[in-house]
This record gives sequence, structure tokens and C-alpha cells, in this order.
Amino acid sequence: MKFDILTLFPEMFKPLYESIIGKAIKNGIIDINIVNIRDFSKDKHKKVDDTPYGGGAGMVIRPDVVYDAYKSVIKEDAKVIYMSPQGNLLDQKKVINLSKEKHIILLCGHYEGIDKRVLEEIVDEEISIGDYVLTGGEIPAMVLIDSISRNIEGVINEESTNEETFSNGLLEYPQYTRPEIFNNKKVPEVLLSGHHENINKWRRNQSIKNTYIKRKELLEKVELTKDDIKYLEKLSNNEIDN
Ligand code: 58G
Repeated sequence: MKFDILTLFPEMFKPLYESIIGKAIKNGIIDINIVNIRDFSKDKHKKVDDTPYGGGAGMVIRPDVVYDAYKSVIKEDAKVIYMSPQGNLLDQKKVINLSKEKHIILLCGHYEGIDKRVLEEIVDEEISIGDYVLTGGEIPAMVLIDSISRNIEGVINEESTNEETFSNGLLEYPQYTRPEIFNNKKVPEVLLSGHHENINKWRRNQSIKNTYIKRKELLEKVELTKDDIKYLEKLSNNEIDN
């Protein structure tokens, strides 16, 4: 997967070269190309923004500079995404669909945004990572790259993507590791039993319980088994305490 990032602040993307995503870049599984929009300014002072027509506070990024940056990276099969609080809300389903793309171009705005005309010209989809406004699209672009990349084959161990939160529509079950006793709290007995069927049942129930307590509305979109429904009935009748 190839990502081109169009930004005025290339240095903000340094954290991507750490940890799992950094390793995927080194291994050639993902390729990240950061383009400084400022390099496409024709102005002698490298100016990229100007005051808004009609008046008002702040600065707007010029369309011509963004268009030239875009032309330097665009290829036939690329999908161009503008990070914006007005975009479609990102969720795990959207992430999985985007992980099937070959080439994604991420456009990051700053200040009061980018001139509408170039957005109409080049953007395929506007995406938001949540209902809040940030100073720039750079952090949302990194959220998108991280969430997409970890669903690409070879980036992380496959079992962990399949068992985790949202892959079955439920929240995760709790995890435990050594020591067996910590601050007087013991690891749940079933996890030490080596009985994998019981462990799987227990984990499924914990997932159901977590989802019921923290995100009830998610349960409506999930395929529940008869055992799940029995467990949910016990939960809602307060027959389960731990
Ligand atoms: C209003 C304000 C429109 C993404 C700012 C456009 C980007 C939040 C998100 C902007 C962002 C999000 C300029 C700064 C986009 C531009 C950028 N804020 N929720 N801010 O994903």
C-alpha cells in the first residue's frame, strides 16, 4: 500500500516511523511519501495561503498550490482523501474497506481550511476521525494510516486482528499475564486451567458483558448465539456479579 501525504508540516509525521508501522515501512509492506505543499508555491516568499474572500478571520490555503502538489503524486487508481471535521466518520468497517486500496493520497489542511474549488476538483472522499475540530489534518491522517496499515497482511500477527475489538462487533475480553497474583488480585481460574473450550466460552461471555456495560448499542448489530442470549439475560437480571 502506498500513501502520499500532502501537508504543510511534514515533520509532524515522524512518529509513523516508530514501532509496528515503522517496521512495516522498513519491510516495504507500506510506502509513505510525504509531500510539502509549500514546495509548490510559485511565490518568492513561498506563501501558500491568503485571507478569505468576503472577509473574516484566519487564512485559507490557495487552490493552485494544492493542485500542483496533487499533480505531482496522482496516478490512475489513487483515492484522494481530505481529512476534515465535515467528513464521513471513520469506523472499523470503513478502515477495513480502505485497507483494500492500492494507493491513497491524504490531503491535510491547516488554518481555516483549503479553497473549496480545489477540493471539488481532486477529493474523492472527506473523512473525519471524530466530532471535534483540530488545528490540522495531520493527526487524523496518521490515525487513518495507522488503522489501515494494521489491517494489511504482514503488518501484524493475523490472529490478533481477528480476535480483537470490533472484528466480531463486540468489545474485547480482558487480558492477563504474569504475575498470577498482583495486589491481592488473582488471575481468573479458568485461564490457568488449560481447558480451551472453557477459556473460549469465558472470553466470549466477557466480551458480551463488556459490550453490554460500556457500549450497549453495539449489541444490536451483532450476531448473537443462543448461549450469548442466555448470558445477556443473566446480566440484565443482575445474576452476574464479577
Ligand atoms: C473546519 C475547520 C473545516 C480533521 C478546519 C476545515 C481535520 C478535525 C478533523 C478545517 C481538522 C477530524 C483545517 C484544519 C481541517 C481544516 C483541519 N479537524 N475530526 N482540521 O477528523
